[in-house]
Amino acid sequence: MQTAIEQSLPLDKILNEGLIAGMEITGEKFSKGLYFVPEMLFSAKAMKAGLELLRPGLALQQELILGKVILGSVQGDMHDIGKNLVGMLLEGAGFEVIDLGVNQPASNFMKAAIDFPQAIVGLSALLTTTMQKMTVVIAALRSAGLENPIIIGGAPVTPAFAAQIGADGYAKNATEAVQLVKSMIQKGI
Ligand code: B12
Repeated sequence: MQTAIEQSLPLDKILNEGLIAGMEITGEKFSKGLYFVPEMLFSAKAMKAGLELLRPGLALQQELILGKVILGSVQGDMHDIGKNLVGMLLEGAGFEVIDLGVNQPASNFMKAAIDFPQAIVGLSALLTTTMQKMTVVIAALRSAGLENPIIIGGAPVTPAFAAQIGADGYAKNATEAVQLVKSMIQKGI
């Protein structure tokens, strides 16, 4: 990793062809029963350490704050690598990120949405079980009259699911998440 950075390889190449590609292999091996949770944890630790090395380059200091984004992994979900990557790229693009962390109940998203009424709320889920909690968060915010735009993402999430549960946006990766947030701000959504 450090060598790749020192050799000035493009950061998106290191990220996509190195870190993310490696993580996909871990996921495939886990599905086939060749890896178990400890191996996923090792991969996650390696990925997190790698992302920290990339962080300074990804999050180039921006003076301008274009808007605020509240991010969190929904209740029951401990996965945070993808969410963190979305947060880093958003920060790099000039957004302020309020990161609630993992395993966040709807009530915590509500508190943050009340504190930051202009912020976009981003929900992350990596499990087919926890993605159902996104519905709960959206219902809680809307029934409380909170109008923050809501975007969702995570490996099992699809555009169709996003539309079905009434999310305002979906992005399949961190780069698209930045484009989505920018276009929502421009359109005043
Ligand atoms: C690392 C990992 C773990 C680590 C997580 C560590 C951490 N701190 O995150 C640990 C070991 C803790 C873990 C645990 C479990 N895991 Co796991 N895990 C993975 C693995 C290998 C990689 C996930 C990852 O980080 N990917 C890399 C990032 C960059 O990609 P990403 O998360 O998809 O994020 C991108 C997009 O989705 C999007 N995105 C993400 N969030 C958001 C949010 C918004 C708002 C937007 C717009 C976009 C967006 O942008 C991101 C960046 O580009 C995946 C397999 C895989 N290939 O996905 C399995 C996987 C997700 N895990 C799985 C399972 C089953 C589990 C466990 C249940 C295992 C167990 N028996 O205990 C537990 C559940 C724990 C829990 N309650 O959450 C399954 C899920 C199956 C399913 N469909 O439900 C997978 C798919 C493995 C598999 N092939 O079976 N896991």
